[in-house]
Amino acid sequence: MNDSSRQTKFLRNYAPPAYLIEEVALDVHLAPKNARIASKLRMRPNPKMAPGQPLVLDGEDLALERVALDGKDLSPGDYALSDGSLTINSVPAQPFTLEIVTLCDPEANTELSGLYRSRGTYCTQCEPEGFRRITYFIDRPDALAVYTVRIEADRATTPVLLSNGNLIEQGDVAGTDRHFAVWHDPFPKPSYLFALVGGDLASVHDSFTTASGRKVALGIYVKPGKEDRCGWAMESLKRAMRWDEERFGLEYDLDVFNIVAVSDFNMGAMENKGLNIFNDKLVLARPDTASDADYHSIESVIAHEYFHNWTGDRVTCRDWFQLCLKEGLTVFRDQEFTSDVRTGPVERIIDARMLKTHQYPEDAGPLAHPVRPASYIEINNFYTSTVYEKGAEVCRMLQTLLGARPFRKGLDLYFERHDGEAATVENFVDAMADVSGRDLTQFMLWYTQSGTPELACSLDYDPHAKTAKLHVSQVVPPTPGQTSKEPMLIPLKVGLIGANGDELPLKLNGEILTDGLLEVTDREQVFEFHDVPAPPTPSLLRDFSAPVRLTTSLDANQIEFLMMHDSDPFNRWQATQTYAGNLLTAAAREGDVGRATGKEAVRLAQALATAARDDTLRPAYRAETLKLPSESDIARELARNVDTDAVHAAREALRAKIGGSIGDTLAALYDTAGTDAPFSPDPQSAGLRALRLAALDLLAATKAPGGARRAHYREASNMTDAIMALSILSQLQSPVRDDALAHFYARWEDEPLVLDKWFAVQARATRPDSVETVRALLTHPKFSLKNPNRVRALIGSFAQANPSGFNRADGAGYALLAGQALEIDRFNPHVAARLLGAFESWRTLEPGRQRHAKAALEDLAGQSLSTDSYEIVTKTLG
Ligand code: 0A1
Ligand code: ZN
Repeated sequence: MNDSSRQTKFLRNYAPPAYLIEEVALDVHLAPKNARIASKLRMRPNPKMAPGQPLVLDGEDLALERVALDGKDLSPGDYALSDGSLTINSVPAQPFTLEIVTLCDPEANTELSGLYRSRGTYCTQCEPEGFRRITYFIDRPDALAVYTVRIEADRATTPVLLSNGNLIEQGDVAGTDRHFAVWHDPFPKPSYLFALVGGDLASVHDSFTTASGRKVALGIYVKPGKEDRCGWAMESLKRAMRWDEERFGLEYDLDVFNIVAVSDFNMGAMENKGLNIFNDKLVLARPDTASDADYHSIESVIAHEYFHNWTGDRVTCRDWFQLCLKEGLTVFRDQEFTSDVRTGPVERIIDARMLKTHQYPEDAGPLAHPVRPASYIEINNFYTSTVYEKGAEVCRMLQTLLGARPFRKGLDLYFERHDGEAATVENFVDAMADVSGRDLTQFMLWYTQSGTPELACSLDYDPHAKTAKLHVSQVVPPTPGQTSKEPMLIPLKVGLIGANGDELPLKLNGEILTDGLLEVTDREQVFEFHDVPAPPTPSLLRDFSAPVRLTTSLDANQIEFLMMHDSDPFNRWQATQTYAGNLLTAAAREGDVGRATGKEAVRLAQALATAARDDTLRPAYRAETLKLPSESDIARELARNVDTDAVHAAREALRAKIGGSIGDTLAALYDTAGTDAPFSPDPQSAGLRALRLAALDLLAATKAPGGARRAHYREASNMTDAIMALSILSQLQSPVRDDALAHFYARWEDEPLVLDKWFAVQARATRPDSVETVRALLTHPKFSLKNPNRVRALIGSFAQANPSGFNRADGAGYALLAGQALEIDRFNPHVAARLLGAFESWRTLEPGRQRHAKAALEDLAGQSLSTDSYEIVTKTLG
């Protein structure tokens, strides 16, 4: 560990690179233990910077064989090598050529960053700073160059050779058993978008003709034998390509678009230009191996990576502080895509739920940071829900405030101005300001202020004046490093609903507000609506128009009214959640499950039954309505002194009460909805399955005959039904559980992605012995700390999706996570640091649990940690 890597980097210190790289020619000789990389760089001093500076190249874990300047070998006295860099003190003031030859060891690369070998396949991961583990380079996103890459490898073991761009040459290396391929990418790109793959891979091919007539060859490369699982990914890709043309006028720009699926990958997928590399979990699907949730993720991540071709690759980021520029915008684009190809309101619910579950706790905890962070120690730690999901909400708010057409124009202008460049958040917002003529200075606070704004609303009705005054106040809570905040520009979509459920016209300042959009700009503000004939019920924050915490003065009757009458589908769903959430938080706070099972619970159950039976609503939407707030939702609402056992007990009691109260409706839904149709992954069929399974989930809670026993694991004809049944059964203490798990294991033990589900289901099961179950599984012969998917399936699911197990009162869950993360940290810091994120809400717990969590964190802080984990642990301790 070198100390310089632990230094904090600041956005305010940004300076352009002193040298520019115009062209890169790489010659890569693949070999398992000593890959040899010869790089030839055409460089020149950056005319915008002071001349005569030393040339500093980044490099890590490399063995340097040769450096030559303009054809002349340099001797060790001409340069300095340190842990992280190669410095050449004197280079010409004119364009020059630098040649570097290095060796690296792909098989020893357990960090999975740079060039590594995953089960016989060579692949690369260069975002954010992996290229420096392949060769010495100016490894930063504002150093754009055109790449030509020659790859050479053993023909028999490595028949497929891929890189970015178009294939321009291939052949055998005469007199050897090796072959080569040469790829050229005409688009200048930063090093983080470089990729290379070599392996014995099978492939599936298709083609796509762009709106302007370019025929693009599409390929998906997988391990031989998995070709039959690529269909959904390929269909999703073609849908995404067409959608981006229709919605944003963005066409694909190369003749080839390849996707490679690998089994060992730190994240979900990577948008390398023309050569996306994917975690195979997000490519491979067949009805018997993948659930509807898997099909959904594959569709959205395939789209996400493809959309990066414009938002990320054609226009990239100036520096890593600008990460949200590509990620927030691309998540927004993939959300819009999914919303268009599936059920819009359901997708909005899914996205809002995801934000609240993952981002709100981040924003409320010790790791809070702005959408555009101002500093970091390790950039790998900033691929966060704040940068991605809150970043997407910020783009959505711009679209809401400007309108869809101006937003599209703003995006067009952004591409026109910055195509081929490395841009900043300011560049993006300036384009939006310029097309709309709006001053977006206050809006910029969404990028710079961390913390979730709290919006309090109350409505006063004056029966004489027939006015309704909406009082709005906003507070942005203090977060680490930011004690006082400015008020934000918050788009607040509202409606007023009359007693019979009709929408009332919104008359404000003599005009009718057709889109219901209010702009909150001050700490305190009043909006006065005129000609309101009778006391209305306000529907606030429609369509979740801003990522804020809303509190209202609505009572239970008004919330119930919204559950029945709100014409905004998001808010109608939200009303159910709020109603249930209020019962659950009261019960959990007081440790009294009776608070969640009284008269109000029965009323909630009736409302849920009405919605669940309502054929005018899409099944997927009805399914969302039947899902109660999660345990982490309840904990988040409680915000302090959380007892996770009380939270679990409250939720179980309410589920059981609902299951018991409306059992007939639920059973009817479970027994009939869509059971006769053959399996198809399309959104409508998936919606019907989701409705059945949401009904089953509530029925199973009753513990009565017909409850859990309805989970017919063995009769399931697809993975969605099978895994749902298995997860219900896995909660039980009975031989039925053991049988089902044994059966699943026997069937799928040789299918890693399916076996991951077997590990995950057990890790999530909320049984008193879940810590012991997970510990036992850690020693299972099929468990490996080296495979990130397996680690996330077992340890990640336990820490993130089993709140009562992870937060067990004796601290055993914390000890388990800390111990495993420490072990993983020694060879894959990125995965370890992400696991440790599970400690982020420790200060919201009751004192006993806090003590145990703190002890685990302090113990970690005393160990020798990677920079990644060091940053998470020290900041979490605060
Ligand atoms: N840019 C990718 C995410 C990604 C980030 C880092 C990685 O390796 C450390 C891999 C992928 C995306 O947004 O999809
Ligand atoms: Zn992305």
